[in-house]
Amino acid sequence: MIRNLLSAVMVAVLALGSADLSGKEARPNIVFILIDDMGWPDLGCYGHVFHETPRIDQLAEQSVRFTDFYATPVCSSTRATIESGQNSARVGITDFLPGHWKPFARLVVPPMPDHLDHELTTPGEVLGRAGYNTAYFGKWHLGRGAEHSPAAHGYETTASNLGPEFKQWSKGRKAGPKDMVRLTDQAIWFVQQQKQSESPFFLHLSHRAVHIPIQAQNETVEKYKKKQKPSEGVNHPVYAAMIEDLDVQIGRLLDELDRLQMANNTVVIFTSDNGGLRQVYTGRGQVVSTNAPLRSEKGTLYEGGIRVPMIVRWPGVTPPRSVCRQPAASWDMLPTFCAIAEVDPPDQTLDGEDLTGVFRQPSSSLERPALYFHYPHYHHSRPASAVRSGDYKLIEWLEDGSVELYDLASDIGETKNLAAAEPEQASQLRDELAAWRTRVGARMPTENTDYDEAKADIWYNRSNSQPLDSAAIDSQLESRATKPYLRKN
Ligand SMILES: [Ca+2]
Repeated sequence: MIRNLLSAVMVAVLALGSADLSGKEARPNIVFILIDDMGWPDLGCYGHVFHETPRIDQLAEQSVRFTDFYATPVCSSTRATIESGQNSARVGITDFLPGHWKPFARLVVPPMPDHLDHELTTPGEVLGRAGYNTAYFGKWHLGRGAEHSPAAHGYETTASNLGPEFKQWSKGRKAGPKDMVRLTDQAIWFVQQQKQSESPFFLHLSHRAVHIPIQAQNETVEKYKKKQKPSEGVNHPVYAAMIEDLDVQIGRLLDELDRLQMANNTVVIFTSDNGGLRQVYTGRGQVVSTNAPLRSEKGTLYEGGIRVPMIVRWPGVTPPRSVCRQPAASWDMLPTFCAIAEVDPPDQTLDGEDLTGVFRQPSSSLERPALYFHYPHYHHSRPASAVRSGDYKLIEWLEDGSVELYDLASDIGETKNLAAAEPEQASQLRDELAAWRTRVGARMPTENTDYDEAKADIWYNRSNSQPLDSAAIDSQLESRATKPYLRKN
């Protein structure tokens, strides 16, 4: 009897489809917040003892927090993975656009497209077609000009079409350091407009913080200048202040979801596009942060370059205060967005996997045996590929084919290279990495006939083919980084 009743209820629920009793769609809204260059340990909830991030920490308390979430080493390549569901090696955008240039280095790095391929279906397109109202605010970095903008890739609402009402509403408000107040205003305005809509929404909010030049509100900087520094770490007052300023803005958006009574039906996803930057790529100038206990920084395939924060709050689905230790990556976002929105993924090769299973049950496993990375560029290190398989991580340096093998379970800081001690493991992973590169058509660097050992490390300016003035770049960044936010509007 009870079973029959349950069946009848199930049938009724299925018949209702995705509409609830009020007639408004029950499919959840999605707010995807992408931070620029935030390091894995930068937040209180990831263990930072100097930075204060009470709002993001509170979000993490209500969420599943990933310990082993990965991006690519830089901006454009991670954004390409998010917009395509494909590994950056398959998309072909493996560096930031347009990339740095070392014309006399040992290898010539492979060419890249200068924009995201329009044949690829983005989250904006697939969710838009499925009835979602879509918006994109902030940094894009996947091609210049209107023809390659978020709007050209299916995002319906962008900063350029918010209309005169938004201008009026936000009149007189300052943009804030790194535009973080203005971007939050755009997001809040968009969310407010959605209150009247019958459709769910997908909001991609892509902050410009905490990328250099570091910038924060004067009063926040003063607070961190006075704050007692821990005995270890970098603990830069302006960087710390920028992170707290950002935390306040994240809090404003979360408060608005609460105020509009939308939080219960909104999935909030918070992550970063690559690891933290310690120091500008010229390797000089001030050190602004550290990724300790992880090794190295943005622009490398060490953990400090690719492991990032990832927090997901889906009320009623993600268990509060839970931790997921499954390795997952930015190319999982597109299939995951599709699963949340109950829509079929687009008809294109997907390297990503739907993460909603681990959202529901953070201790469950994903199907994929390994995660692969391809960064055939000079930046904060040399061209390389890498694979994370179980607790093992292998990095292959493409200049000479040498490898490093680490056991991340016992050595998260990648301090003990096991390649010589475990040659079979190293050789197997190296073979798997090579086979993967072939499968996805990864573009490889080639021998440089202009290789000149004496000039190999000199960066050149692409626009005038002259060596970059590293000292001038350092001093300009340093003067901006030590000057707190002063802009009046
Ligand atoms: Ca970035």
